[in-house]
Amino acid sequence: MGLFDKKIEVKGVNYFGKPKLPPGQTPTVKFPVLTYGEIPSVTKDVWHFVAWGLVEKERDWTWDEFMKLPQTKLRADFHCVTHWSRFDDEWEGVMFRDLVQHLKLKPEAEFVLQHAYGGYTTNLPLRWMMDEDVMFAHTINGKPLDPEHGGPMRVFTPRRYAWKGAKWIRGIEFLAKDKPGFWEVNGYSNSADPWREERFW
Ligand SMILES: Nc1nc2c(c(=O)[nH]1)N[C@H]1C(S)=C(S)[C@@H](COP(=O)(O)O)O[C@H]1N2
Ligand SMILES: [Mo]
Repeated sequence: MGLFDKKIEVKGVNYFGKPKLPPGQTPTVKFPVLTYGEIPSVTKDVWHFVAWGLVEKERDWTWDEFMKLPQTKLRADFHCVTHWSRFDDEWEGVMFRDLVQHLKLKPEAEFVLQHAYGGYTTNLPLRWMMDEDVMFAHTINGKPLDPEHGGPMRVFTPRRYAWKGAKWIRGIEFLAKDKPGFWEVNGYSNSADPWREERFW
């Protein structure tokens, strides 16, 4: 059986009213690993999360502190720009919106750059990061995220192609001006909307 499992039928609309299967995507039950470069080894005891840039006060969280933030479960779909989509996984973690409650952003803050262990970055406007379903995820279908999928913690952005969520997230930087991340500099779309097939610039 190949990557694309044509036997899955995906119909209807998702929870934000878009076709469940975006154009040009094929359903799979597999969970391919897409990583540029090495998989960094990040354990919970060294994991550390920092919020910096246009904030009144920089803040950081250890793993245990982060786990004390409100935890949310979200059933959502995952769309990779290389044409595969996974459906209805149960993701669990801290919503971006809930984390931001613990920060005082400067009024000029309009963009967010995600920084990962290993150097990967990806960018989104703050207002899109504030979508109700953008999360820092540590658990999928009741199990801790595997290291190759970004464990112990990754970002998940269900309304964007999956490269907009950094695996092994280590911090977020608030900026006044947009700053393209790793794939965005290398020709991928800045906005990455799967329903508009925004794959490349
Ligand atoms: N740190 C980091 N995050 C990353 C990547 C990466 O190479 N490094 N790849 C991105 C891409 S292109 C995709 S499609 C998804 C893939 O997630 P997966 O490997 O769990 O399927 O992670 C995104 N986040
Ligand atoms: Mo990707």
